[in-house]
Amino acid sequence: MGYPKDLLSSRSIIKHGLYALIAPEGLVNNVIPGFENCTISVLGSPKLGASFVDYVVTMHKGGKNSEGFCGQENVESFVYVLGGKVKATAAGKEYILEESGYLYCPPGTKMYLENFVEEDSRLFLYKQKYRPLEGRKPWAISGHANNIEFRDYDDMHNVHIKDLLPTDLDFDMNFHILSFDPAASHPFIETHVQEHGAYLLSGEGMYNLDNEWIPVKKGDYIFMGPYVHQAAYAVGREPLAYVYSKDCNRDPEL
Ligand code: UGY
Ligand code: MN
Repeated sequence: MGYPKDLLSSRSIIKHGLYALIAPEGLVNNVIPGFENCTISVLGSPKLGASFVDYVVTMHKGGKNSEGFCGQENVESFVYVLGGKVKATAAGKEYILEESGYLYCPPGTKMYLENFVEEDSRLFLYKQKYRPLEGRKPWAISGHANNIEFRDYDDMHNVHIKDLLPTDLDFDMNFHILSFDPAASHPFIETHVQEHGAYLLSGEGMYNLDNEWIPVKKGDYIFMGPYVHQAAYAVGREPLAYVYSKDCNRDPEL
């Protein structure tokens, strides 16, 4: 780092409770107890207005969380591997996760993570309070997104979506990957009660947030609060793709 090379400026935009675009160049490191040999930045959090916490984690050589992440009776967690290879353990079961690999841990289950390679591994990590539903209980789920087929999104052949978790009522949220071919866009500007935390996996685009068009690209993080206007056009030569959380299957509380 060292002295600045130019006037200080930032692409990040923070509108508490509404939306945030967090560009990677402004991130600082946060110490999170339990993580060793890891560089962690908190992205979305309740302090921003999100009802969940998202983190981006770089696990260096020997990096791990041997105390276990979450595990409280009312907290669920999810990890998505952005690069590298990790060993994740939940309820005594081991999962080797490479790029696009993921693991969901239901409430009451700790997630243990360990870098499985000499090089750095990078993770998108999430936790949220689970909203119970009588007679229903979510279970641990693991897979690799690259092994899941895309389907057309809203009858458009140039926009593709996949779900990473089951759509059963047992789950109060899901993770999806949405991918726009260059020049594709949402069919309309969405306004909905659900929140999103989105990590941009590839490409470039113009994202409408609260009716402002904002340039975004791979490595950016977007928090979308309840009801905020949201839609994107993909620009450039690569698909604009992001992995994102969305709450579901519950009646809003009064
Ligand atoms: O699932 C969604 O609500 C998604 N289409 N939102 C978004 O991409 N901003
Ligand atoms: Mn949406």
